[in-house]
Amino acid sequence: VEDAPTVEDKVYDQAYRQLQQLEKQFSQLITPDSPTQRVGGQVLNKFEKKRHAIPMLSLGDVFSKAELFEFDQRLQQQVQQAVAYNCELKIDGLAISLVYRDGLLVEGSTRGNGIIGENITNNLKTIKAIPLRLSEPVSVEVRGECYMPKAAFAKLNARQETEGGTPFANPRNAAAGSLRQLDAKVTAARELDTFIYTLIEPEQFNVTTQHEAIAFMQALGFTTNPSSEVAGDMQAIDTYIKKYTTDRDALPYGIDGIVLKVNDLALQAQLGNTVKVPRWEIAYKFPPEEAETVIHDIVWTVGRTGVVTPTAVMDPVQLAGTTVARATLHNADMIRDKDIRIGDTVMLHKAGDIIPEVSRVLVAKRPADTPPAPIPEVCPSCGQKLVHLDDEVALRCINPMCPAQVQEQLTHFASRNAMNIDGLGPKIVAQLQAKHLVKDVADLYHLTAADLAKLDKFKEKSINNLLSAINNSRQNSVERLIFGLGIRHVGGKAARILAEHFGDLDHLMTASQEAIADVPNIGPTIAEAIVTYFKAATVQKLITQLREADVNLRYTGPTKPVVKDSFVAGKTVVITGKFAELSRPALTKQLEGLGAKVTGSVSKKTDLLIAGDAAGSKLAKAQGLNVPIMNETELLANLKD
Ligand code: 1X8
Repeated sequence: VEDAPTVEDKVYDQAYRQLQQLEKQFSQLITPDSPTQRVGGQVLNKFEKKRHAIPMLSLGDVFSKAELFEFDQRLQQQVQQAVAYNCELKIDGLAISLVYRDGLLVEGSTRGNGIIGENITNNLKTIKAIPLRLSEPVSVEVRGECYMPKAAFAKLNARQETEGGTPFANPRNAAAGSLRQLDAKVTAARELDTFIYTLIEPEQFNVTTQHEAIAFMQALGFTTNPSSEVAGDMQAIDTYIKKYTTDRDALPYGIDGIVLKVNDLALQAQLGNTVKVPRWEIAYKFPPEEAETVIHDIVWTVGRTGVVTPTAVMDPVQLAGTTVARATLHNADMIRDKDIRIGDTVMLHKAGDIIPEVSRVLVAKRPADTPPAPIPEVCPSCGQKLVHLDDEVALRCINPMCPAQVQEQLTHFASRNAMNIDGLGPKIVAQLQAKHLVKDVADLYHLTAADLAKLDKFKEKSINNLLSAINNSRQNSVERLIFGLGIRHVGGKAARILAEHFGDLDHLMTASQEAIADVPNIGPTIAEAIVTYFKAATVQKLITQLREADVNLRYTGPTKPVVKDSFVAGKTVVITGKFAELSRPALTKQLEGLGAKVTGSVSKKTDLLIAGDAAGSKLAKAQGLNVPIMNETELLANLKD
């Protein structure tokens, strides 16, 4: 119950087996609360009905702090005094009721419709958190939540998958499915757990608050949730809500909100119930992590590299705290795999808690005769036939003149980390294109004041600002141009390394693929992309035009002093193992300062392995490749030199 065993599992198992032996020999001594009685022998045909002596009501709920505030105001109005609440977690499971007579568990049931539930005593007995005998011989009914811990859920679904069963959608469904087993042995294998939070007829036990009731039930032997706290005002409630809104992911079980109960049981009795819910408690539900909506349209947009991406346009819905009306569908394969159609009702979630995504289609809600979503065969911008490059799933427009691509390229070219042309955003670019003033980045350098005067709201000041921003960009060091060209795989960092290494664009354009791949921190993928890019006649023409427009093609940034005379200068070095005197990051930095290229894995290209204590596979590999090896003592001596 408390997850704090007093003996080793081995000791317990041995005692359990001894008990089984004894019970076999002396069956008249088997007690109803014997631990061997948790898994009942017989398989049921169906569950018996159970009428609840006191109805199991449901719980009113609110979805905002404002509604919670109103709830509190209403209660204070009714009882004409300030109200303290016991704050509890709302467990994502199933409500259960447990009845004890003279301290022994006699019946356990589901909520059912609140009046009549099902007798699932055999199944509930298998749950170790449910005591078969209480610490006092009292007759009592308690209620609480039965749930499946996150870890047990993950394990169960992994097993379902390897055994070919259908995985459960969530821990709640898994708990429900596990409790509704006619064979208690199946339930016993499911690792269910419980939190008990309601004491029926507390007046029998001199308990006067909900908070005390929980402590009392815990003393009887029930598992109660440790997070319950009394809050005297809305501010304390708000603090509680904030705490568990952030901490919920770290809990080993799922919660979907906070339950607030008037703490004083006499006040609870005074407030009473409506037909459906108690007036003295309310659930504050967390913003939904999943939401249902309808897809009205699927639009396809062309990116800078020509990739054509579908986006679903939907009825706006609240999802994990924001309003969502669009969701990326990634590519045509995803639309086909999930069979997403225009007009479909879908469930949304947020991938990585940020990007809205379609989880699944609710096929039952699909209108009859809904056709599959059309997949475009031609570019939505230029109308040219779309293709799949290599084995890519993405659809691409390979027309270099495609207006949508050119707009993205121009915007990227002008962006802060590229040519940094302030004021040249997507809207201005679109106008320049529409008025046929630019068709590629080289045209930017021929724009005149008369050209810019044709743009919406462009007056003398804005014209001069943009012209001077364009003019200033001519002086950029060439890494900005290399990045701004938008070569595949070449980001800002690679552009800088290449610019510094080759010194100017001409040397980069004429370098072999091998020479590029040999540059420290530049890999074969980047090298291939660069060679392919500069081979194109259109690209060579573009570079000529940029040169003729006086755009600087040389590296003019700072250069690192090259160390030529050190024990690692120009060498490719790998570091492995533990060092007594040096931290790995500090050592890496020091070696790089001495002209080394420090890499992560040993290969034929490695010139030196520096091996500390407890070096493993890298040391073995270096020995196999006859790579020179240096230990920490030798290293320190060399560093001193
Ligand atoms: C449902 C739940 C309650 C509590 C926790 N989790 C739930 N799912 C609680 O009181 N701590 S109360 C409740 C109900 O009354 N339907």
